[in-house]
Amino acid sequence: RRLEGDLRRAAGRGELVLHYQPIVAVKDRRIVGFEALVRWNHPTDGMIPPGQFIPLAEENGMIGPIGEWVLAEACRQARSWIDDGLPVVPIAVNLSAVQMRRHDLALLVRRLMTEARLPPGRLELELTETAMMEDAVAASRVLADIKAMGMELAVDDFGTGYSSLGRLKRFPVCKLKIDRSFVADVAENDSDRAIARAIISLAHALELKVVAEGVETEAQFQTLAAEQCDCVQGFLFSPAVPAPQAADMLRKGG
Ligand code: G
Ligand code: G
Ligand code: NA
Ligand code: MN
Repeated sequence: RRLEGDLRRAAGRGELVLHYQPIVAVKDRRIVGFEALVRWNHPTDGMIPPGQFIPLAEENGMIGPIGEWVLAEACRQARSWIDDGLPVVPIAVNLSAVQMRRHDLALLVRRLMTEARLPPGRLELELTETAMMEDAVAASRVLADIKAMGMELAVDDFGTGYSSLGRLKRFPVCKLKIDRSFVADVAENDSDRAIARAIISLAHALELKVVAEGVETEAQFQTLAAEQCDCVQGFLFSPAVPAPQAADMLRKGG
């Protein structure tokens, strides 16, 4: 397809951009981090969301260079916010299952962080529950190396996959992100609320923090707060925005 050839050139031509969605603490609504979300600023088709090209990139091998660019760019951005004297919050980067199977992933991350002179706490990694459990052996090896570097790891889209709880306990993760499909009706639907409650109590029993994704309404926020959720992200606070706007938010509410 036409996009496929374009994608091979996109990273080298500076057509990829990262937008940043704030993650806020439930207790005081202050920003405690950002999730970096990649977009492709295509010369003729405009901004293409990741759902339309990440799966293609995973199939045709382009996820390697694209994922490396995303990690490097997030490191550069974190460095530039440090240099600007902004409040200290981590940037979370999404890893695909394909990236995680690279045995040199931890080395790559270490090199990029060294090049950006970034302390370990400034970068976090997110891996979906499905990716983590599908290739649990590769995941636990790579994640242990990354954890040893002092970085935090989050399980993304939690609740949509099939986690072995025994395995979850042994993975070096520090955070579960509740998938937005459970958040959408959490204020009205008793079973969705029960799922959110179960994930939160499981997480807390394992001494993990919980982030709810896709929070759009105050009613959803209040329900999650009543269930002891630690952090939220979603349109109630902000969509993902370009770096300069994210920096403004951090100045005001970091
Ligand atoms: O922004 P949007 O809703 O279109 O994001 C769709 C999906 O793309 C999300 O599940 C998100 O985790 C994923 N995604 C966004 N940025 C990246 C990235 O840099 N790398 C990978 N592997 N996935 C990403
Ligand atoms: O990694 P993940 O698949 O969760 O990626 C987050 C995606 O969710 C992004 O594509 C982002 O645009 C989208 N998103 C972020 N906040 C909201 C929200 O409040 N509601 C909905 N429907 N989507 C959201
Ligand atoms: Na994510
Ligand atoms: Mn998610």
